[in-house]
Amino acid sequence: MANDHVIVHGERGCTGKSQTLQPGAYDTSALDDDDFISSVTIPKGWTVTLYEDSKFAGRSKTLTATGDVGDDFDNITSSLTVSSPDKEAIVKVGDTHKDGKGSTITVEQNDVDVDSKSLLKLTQRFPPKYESIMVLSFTMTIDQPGM
Ligand SMILES: [Ca+2]
Repeated sequence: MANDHVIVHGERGCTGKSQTLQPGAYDTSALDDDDFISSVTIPKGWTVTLYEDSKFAGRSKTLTATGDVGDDFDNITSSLTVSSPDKEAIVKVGDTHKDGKGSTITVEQNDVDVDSKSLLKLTQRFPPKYESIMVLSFTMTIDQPGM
C-alpha cells in the first residue's frame, strides 16, 4: 500500500471513484465531488478528519485506519484534513520561566534545505509557548538551570 498519500473512495471497501490526497486541508472546492466519500485508504500513522459541511464545519469524524467511513458519515463529507506523522510535529513548550529562572529552548531543524515549510511560532509571550508546525525533523534541547 502506498504510504505517502491518502486515497478517498466513492464506494465502500475502498472501491469506486477515488481521489489521492497529500497532507493538507481540503475544502469542498478541492474535492472531486461533494458528499461522495464512503471509504478511505490511510497509511499507518496518518490521520484523516472528515467534516459534514464545507469550511471544516458541522459534525466531524477522525479516522486513523483504512476502511469505510461508517454509516454515520457515508456520503456526507464536504471538507476534510489529511495529516502525516512526519510532516506535522506540534511542539508546545510552556512554563519554562517559572520563578524567573532563565531557560533555554533550542530547536534545530535537521535538514533545513528540504524543509522550507517549517514554521516555529511564538504563541504566547509569557510564559513563552512555541508552536512548531510542518516540521519534517528536528532536535530540541531544553536546558532548565536549577532543575
Ligand atoms: Ca456534506
